[in-house]
Amino acid sequence: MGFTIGALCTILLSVFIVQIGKARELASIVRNDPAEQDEINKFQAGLGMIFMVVFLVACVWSFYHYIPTSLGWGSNIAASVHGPEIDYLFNLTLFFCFIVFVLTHIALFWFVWKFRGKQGKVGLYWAHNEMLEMVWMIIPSVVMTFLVIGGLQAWNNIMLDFPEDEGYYSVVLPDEGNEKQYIEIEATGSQFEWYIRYSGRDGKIGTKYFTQINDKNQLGQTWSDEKNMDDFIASEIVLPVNKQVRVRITSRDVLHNFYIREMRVKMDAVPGMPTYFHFTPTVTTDSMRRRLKNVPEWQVPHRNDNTKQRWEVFQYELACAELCGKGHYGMRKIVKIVSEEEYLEWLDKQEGGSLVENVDSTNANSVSYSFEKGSVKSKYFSYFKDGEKEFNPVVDKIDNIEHLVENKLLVAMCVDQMSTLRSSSEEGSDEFNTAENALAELKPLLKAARLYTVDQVHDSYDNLNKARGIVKAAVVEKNTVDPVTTVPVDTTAL
Ligand SMILES: [Cu+2]
Repeated sequence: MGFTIGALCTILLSVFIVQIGKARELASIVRNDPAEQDEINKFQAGLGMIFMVVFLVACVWSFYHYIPTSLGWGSNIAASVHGPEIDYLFNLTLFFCFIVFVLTHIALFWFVWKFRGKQGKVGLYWAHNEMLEMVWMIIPSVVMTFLVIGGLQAWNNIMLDFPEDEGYYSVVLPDEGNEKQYIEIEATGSQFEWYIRYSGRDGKIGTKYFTQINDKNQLGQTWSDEKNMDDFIASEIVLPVNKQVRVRITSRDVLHNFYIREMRVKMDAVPGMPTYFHFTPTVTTDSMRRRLKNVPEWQVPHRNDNTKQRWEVFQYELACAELCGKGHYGMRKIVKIVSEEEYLEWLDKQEGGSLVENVDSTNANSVSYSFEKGSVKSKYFSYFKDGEKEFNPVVDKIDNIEHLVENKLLVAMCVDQMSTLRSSSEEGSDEFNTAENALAELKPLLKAARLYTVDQVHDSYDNLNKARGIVKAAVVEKNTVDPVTTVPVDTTAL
């Protein structure tokens, strides 16, 4: 309301000033008074100068006012490795544009003032001035060259795909410091939804073909391709921090655009032609929330849940940045950047499966566990298990996936047992130290169990036996806990 009234007043005042000026001009023409004409010219040029000052001050103010929402400033610094490069170029361009903007506006109004109409003063006719022309051609050329070359270099750094012949390959979780490994996910735009596909344990995304698309197969995965076996479609994007990610971007219908603002990731999704974007997230969702906690704009109640402040419920978001139809605004997915451990736990949930405890009623010492497949989320898996026999050659591999999941759950149980032992014993006591040492040995085994692929199923059994050995040794070594009641070691399997 205040703004509308202010704008109306400004417009009325401007109309008023213009009308007065016109009236004075007409009067001076009628009176044929050259001195008065000079006065009018001076008055109008003076108004121009005032306008220039007000306008430039308003520009600087609006720039200052909107800094908190501008990319690359304050809390809006990029959350990916390549992001600062983009921000730097934006700011560099802004810097040069700002200088040119201010100088040209000062020149414009200054010339109006300096060369306003005066009695007896004749304009100078200047055919051309080589010096001046050189100046206004060379300076912009040099600046533009820097901006364009800088932009081109940044573009090449950011957009260049991983070179295939240099040994880059995708895995579930890249090793620390291994530059050649990356996580590959696939984003398929569709009116009006994103399908996010993960590679599963093999780290490889299976092939798909549009004629295969049906109700049960939204992406058209080709089931004769083994790489599809462990692929799963996730309801959100979860990625570990500081690991390279390559997104394969496709579309099922029209043009969409894969856009994660804070990561400075933006790429068209084109039907029939995959595009790629690789980036490395550097700030977890939690760290980003802590960063936003100190920003006044984020210290206000959230509009959908006023018991929480905006920063507390911050989420990164994948949006569609291509106006693709009337449901375009709804094409969003939450993006979570988490620690490596949280990522592996999330993968566990996607893989599903659970263990059921079977207690032998005749022998309390004997506890065994059976594996419930649960929801191993591969469509391939369920498709095949539904009785489709034409894929017989890979039946072993399907079974292997089940074994891998089962073994992983058993190793995870060993970790749980030792965690329980540790938390139930006094810090510094023998049991505590035993549990602590056992956990230190078990954790790498659990990580390995989470990452084995179908071809490594035998390693996975060795790994499980090692884990069981560690638990058994810990329990026997310090026989201070009752192995039956507190630590249900799977004695039948040992
Ligand atoms: Cu879209």
